[in-house]
Amino acid sequence: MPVPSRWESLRRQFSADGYVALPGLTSPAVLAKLGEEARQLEADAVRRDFRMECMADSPRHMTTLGGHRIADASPLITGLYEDRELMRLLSSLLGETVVPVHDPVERHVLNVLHRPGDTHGAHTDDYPLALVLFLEAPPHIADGGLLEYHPGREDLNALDAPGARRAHHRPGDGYLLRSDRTAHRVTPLGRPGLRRAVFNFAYTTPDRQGATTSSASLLYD
Ligand SMILES: O=C(O)CCC(=O)C(=O)O
Ligand SMILES: [Fe+2]
Repeated sequence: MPVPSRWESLRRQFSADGYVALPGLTSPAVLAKLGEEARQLEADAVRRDFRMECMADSPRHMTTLGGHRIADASPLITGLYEDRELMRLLSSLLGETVVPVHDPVERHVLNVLHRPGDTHGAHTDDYPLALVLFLEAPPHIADGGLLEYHPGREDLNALDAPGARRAHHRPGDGYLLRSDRTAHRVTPLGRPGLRRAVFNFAYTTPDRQGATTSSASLLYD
């Protein structure tokens, strides 16, 4: 966790770019616990291979587990998701009060890319904030599994336009994304033997509950 004086510059960066990297967000001890939890949850996760019609037919090749299933199996994850200190920090980064998402499916999900070509294609999210925690990630930029996003652009074409950015993350890292207003995707894994596993915690503001698209039910039900 950054020291408090760092939060103001992170807030400014987040407000400008809709993205802020949070390297080393989880300590090695917490990462080990989360990794163990994720491995157990993955046994119940579901393989998905389809194109998401409501997101310009972008591909989904990944294994996922929805929040409702995670809540049944993992008090650790639900406890972390509801942590008040965490929400206080997110509120200071957003500059608005941040609250949990009511929808049990979308509030915290597990996404695993584990086959060559696996990708989480272009989209925007239903809720304003995505806090993504990395459990596993390909070691090299050339291996794929990068977050790709375009600051300030919601249209999915923007991911192929000048100004799109790519970010590499390591296990234990996190990032915060203004995910409803920032087109984003995860680039395909480049070769066999690679894995990328994340928890995505979605948060919202008090005036915004309820999904705006069918994308979460297609990917996590
Ligand atoms: O895995 C990532 O970095 C992005 C996840 C994401 O965009 C999502 O779950 O909506
Ligand atoms: Fe997303």
